[in-house]
Amino acid sequence: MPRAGRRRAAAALTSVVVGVVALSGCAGPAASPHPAQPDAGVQLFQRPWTSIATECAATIGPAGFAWVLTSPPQEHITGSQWWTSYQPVSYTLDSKLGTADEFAAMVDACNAAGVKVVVDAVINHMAGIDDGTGFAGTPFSHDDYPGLYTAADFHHCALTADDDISDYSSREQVQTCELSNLADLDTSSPTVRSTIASYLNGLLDLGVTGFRIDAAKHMAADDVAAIVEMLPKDTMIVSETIRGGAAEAVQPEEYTSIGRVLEFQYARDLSPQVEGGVLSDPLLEDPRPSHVASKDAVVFIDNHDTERGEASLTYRDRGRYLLANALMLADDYGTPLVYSGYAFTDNDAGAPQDDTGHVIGWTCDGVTGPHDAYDDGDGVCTEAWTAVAGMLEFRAYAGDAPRLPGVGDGTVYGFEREARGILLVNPSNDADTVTVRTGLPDGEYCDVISGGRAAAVDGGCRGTALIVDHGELTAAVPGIGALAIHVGDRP
Ligand code: AAO
Repeated sequence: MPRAGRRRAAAALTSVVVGVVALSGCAGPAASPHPAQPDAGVQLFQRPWTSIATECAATIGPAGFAWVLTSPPQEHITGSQWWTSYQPVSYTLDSKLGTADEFAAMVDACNAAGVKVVVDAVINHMAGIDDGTGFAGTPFSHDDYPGLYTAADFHHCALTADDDISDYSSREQVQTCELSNLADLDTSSPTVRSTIASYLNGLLDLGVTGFRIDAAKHMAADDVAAIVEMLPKDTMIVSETIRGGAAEAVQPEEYTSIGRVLEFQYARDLSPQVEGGVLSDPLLEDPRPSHVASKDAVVFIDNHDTERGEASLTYRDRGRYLLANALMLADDYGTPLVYSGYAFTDNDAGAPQDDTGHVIGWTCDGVTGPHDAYDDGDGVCTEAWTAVAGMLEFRAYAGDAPRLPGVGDGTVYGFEREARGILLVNPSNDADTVTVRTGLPDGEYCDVISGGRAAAVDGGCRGTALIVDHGELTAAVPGIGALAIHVGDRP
């Protein structure tokens, strides 16, 4: 597709997403069970472009994801650790994840599968080491990148002994000192802004839809806004602004006028409940306490940093992690971002690489849920889990109906999206049979946790069949398991 055509296709897809997000604020269930356009994304951490291209057509598009978030595509420092991706050396699209041609082919393949591509944009800084030669052969030193930036383009804060941020209560430190020694670009400079914008516009020209703005907290919101203003108006922006508590000088709310933000508080509230086995309703108001407004939030159970840090549930928690993802996909708050990385025991270990330093790709054929055991480097493949695809379908049919107060008894907790769908989760080890009242029409339904997307087949159900009778659903919810039914999947 020619460049302009790609741009138009991406723009059309973006407006679809915006429309869907707006839907979640609507009141009252619609009369007929027509699925909404998908809005959920999946972060494919350290997945090479050729693998993402295959996955978009094989799994991600058919599962009903609206977008993928890729790892950073630009040239980076060399090394086996995953985090070399976060030390840019140039904006050449030649990295351990693939070449410029492979990147462009991936974007085309995903767009053709109805999946938008959102790129992790590392624009706050360049490398964190003294000097070296980048993955694509570009020589550099800490604040000198040939043809791109010289020392004058960087902050030299002189506020701490080593110029590193040490105090998050100081706005000046957070936004003009170095984050872990990473050479901090002076994003107030017009030339730096236009250099960054031309990198991002080049990606949009390839058919990309938007960006995760890495380390946005470390750039003044005005600087991020000025860069985003140099991009087309419909560019999707998701700023990474870790909510760090009231004592921090920079808060996520400062970035919501630019686009959406990653709301870290969501998983901090939900995951410990699932882990502890006692669930209760969040405050069903918008915004929830310590959260940005729903329309401004992208939510996740974990990401590549938190699975190595604060996350209380990760792929290692298998069934409970799946329950947390199901609860997120059924919820009425934010735009969900499912996370899919690889197994590791060493926090620094990159995804397996070949002897040229390229990550060896993986796809998710045959994966239907969490593995019983993981070896280092195994792809987690969350995007291929039957229950995830089922919950994406639930979201399409039920996600624009109001979330009702929780139901359940014993160890089971659940909630309904009014008259459209109901999810029941059991975070304890033992199965529990419950009866709950529901506004879903009486009749037979197919559980999409066990049956997946399109669970109804040949007059029966691929997964568990459930009956709503006289406004009541009686169901045996498996231990560390869930059931979900919705009006769009009935035999
Ligand atoms: C590597 C080496 C370093 C070396 C450096 C330079 O590990 O030893 O100095 O290279 O050679 C990634 C890796 C880094 C890696 C870097 C570059 O994680 O280890 O450094 O690539 O290769 C802050 C930022 C946030 C950032 C996070 C890691 O605000 O933006 O640090 N995340 C992004 C990416 C991340 C990436 C970068 C940025 C850099 O997602 O993968 O780094 O491109 C508090 C603050 C947060 C702060 C954290 C950590 O958070 O609020 O703003 O994040 O501390 O310093 C509780 C608290 C919460 C706290 C959190 C910490 O939940 O409530 O306040 O714990 O987890």
